[in-house]
Amino acid sequence: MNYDIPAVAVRAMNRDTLYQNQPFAPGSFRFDEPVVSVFSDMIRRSVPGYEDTLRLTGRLAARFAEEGCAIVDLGCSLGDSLLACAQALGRRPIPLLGIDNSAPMIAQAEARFAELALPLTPRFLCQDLRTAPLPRAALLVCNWTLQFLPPADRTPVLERLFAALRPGGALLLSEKLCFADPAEDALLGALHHEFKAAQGYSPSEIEGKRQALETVLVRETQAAHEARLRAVGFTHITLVQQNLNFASLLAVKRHAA
Ligand code: GEK
Repeated sequence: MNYDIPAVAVRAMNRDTLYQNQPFAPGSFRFDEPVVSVFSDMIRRSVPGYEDTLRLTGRLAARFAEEGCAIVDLGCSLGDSLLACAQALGRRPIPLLGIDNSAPMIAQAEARFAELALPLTPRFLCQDLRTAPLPRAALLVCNWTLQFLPPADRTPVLERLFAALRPGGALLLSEKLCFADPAEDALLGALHHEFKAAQGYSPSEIEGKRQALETVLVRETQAAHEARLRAVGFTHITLVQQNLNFASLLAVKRHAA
């Protein structure tokens, strides 16, 4: 996919070597200072098609933006998606809001946008997205974040997101999927492993990270995500991108008939 918006500016990236040396306990992964310091490199070498998702997010911002309504990125990390939105929107006066409960992520995101000094600068909120106040929104972006919430918390979150969206607005939900068929799940897992190996991660680094993420990142099937989106009120749900086991669903809140 290639869109005619400028490539998303990437800050000087520290190489992710976190899993090279230390043994990591199962379930120990956190978005703490060491992870944040290598995050740009980590996510690009771990999520196939990451940059394509950013470009898609920018295109959706340009399409769904509506004066008086915000664009909100839930689990915004360093603000890559918001940067794609700001670039796509240029000088349109659209409020951009990034929410993340990792203080070091938010600190770096704020510093980065201060440096960039774009016409549109997002506001950042260091808060749990389960309770953060949400403005009326035209586009909600939730890229690779819902998967970090306990499954029982996901429906209440999506209910809040649906309520915050204006009719005609949309939610972009990107998630690492699992597959009901064990052979398909194993195949996609192996292909993702190969993707990470091709990015320069060693087998022990890949295994260390996998263990650290155990019980922290809980995957669900595409069908489970779609069922939840329908249950909270979305009627039009489309798979807009998939790279191996990483997929983006676009759920539109239709105007009442
Ligand atoms: C990107 N979307 O670059 N409340 C708020 N934030 C949370 C919560 C929570 N309960 N749980 C996790 N996070 C980004 C990438 S990363 C995905 C998103 C990944 C935050 C967490 O601090 C982290 O910044 C983000 O969600 C998930 O496109 O690393 O695989």
